[in-house]
Amino acid sequence: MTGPVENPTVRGTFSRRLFAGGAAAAALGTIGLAPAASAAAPAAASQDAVRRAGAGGEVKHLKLYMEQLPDGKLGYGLEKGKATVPGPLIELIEGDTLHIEVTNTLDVAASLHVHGVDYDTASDGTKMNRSHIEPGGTRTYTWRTHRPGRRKDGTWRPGSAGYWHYHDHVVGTEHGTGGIRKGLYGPVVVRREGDILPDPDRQFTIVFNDMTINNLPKGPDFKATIGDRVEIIMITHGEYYHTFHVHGHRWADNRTGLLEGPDDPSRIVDNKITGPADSFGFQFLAGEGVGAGSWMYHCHVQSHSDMGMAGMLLIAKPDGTIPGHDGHH
Ligand SMILES: [Cu+2]
Repeated sequence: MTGPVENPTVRGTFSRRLFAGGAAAAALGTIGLAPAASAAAPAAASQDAVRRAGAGGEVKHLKLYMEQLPDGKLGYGLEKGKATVPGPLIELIEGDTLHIEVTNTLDVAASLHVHGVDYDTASDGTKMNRSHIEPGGTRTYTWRTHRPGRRKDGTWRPGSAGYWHYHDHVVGTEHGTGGIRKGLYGPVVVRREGDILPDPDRQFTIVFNDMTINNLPKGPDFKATIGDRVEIIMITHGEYYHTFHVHGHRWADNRTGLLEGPDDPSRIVDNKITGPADSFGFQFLAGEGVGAGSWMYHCHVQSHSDMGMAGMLLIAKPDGTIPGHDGHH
């Protein structure tokens, strides 16, 4: 039985650590709420009672370890002996640069390959251009991000912001098929300055990998309290197409999963088809308009959900109880 996951990985701690200290503390500050601005526009300020991403542009450093886990799994971790499947959430703000010193403790060559951000071939993480790591070796990969802007030719260049992911590209085959199958993958979120931030420890990564969720035989449960600003990061790997569905909650099918305002034309969905190496994310207020309780999330390909591709969002009342939840399912 899979129990509720209060804080499924170190990702919450990681977020704070990555954002902590020096100018980085501003990353968790609320922008647009300076006293003068609030006084001048109290209505706007009251609507804006959320935490927002600060300005990017920092140079950050991180260590990652690739490790063997029980049951033949492989994982990435921020410290030795702490690898998880999925790997830790890596959060950046457009303009940030991240240097990741990766140690390969496996007995086979492996790598770190990322989607969505900027990197040169030395940080590609493939054997083809020798950017992999031999057993026992260490290599630093550099990811850069950029803000949107106008190109010299007048066209618009998109920024790096989005829900992305990283994975091995070497174990098993030159495409990392064996590494991904065994759990060498994790989430990346790049925010734009001003993006709404979720509540700490309420970021949940859900990876449909072949017929598993997060390489577990049945989907893990995630716990929140009613009203929490929850963020789901959804990634797909493996051989199959799936449909991701959440009960009782919806999101906007756009970059952030949130509407920009009353005229935002983004389609509202509660179900989304997703294929290998796709990723998307969204936020919602737990139980908004529907209340606390056990809310399923699952693949909506019927045979897939029947075979275990389902888990629970356990949304508690403020007193901690979950109506109708018997503690197992
Ligand atoms: Cu499926």
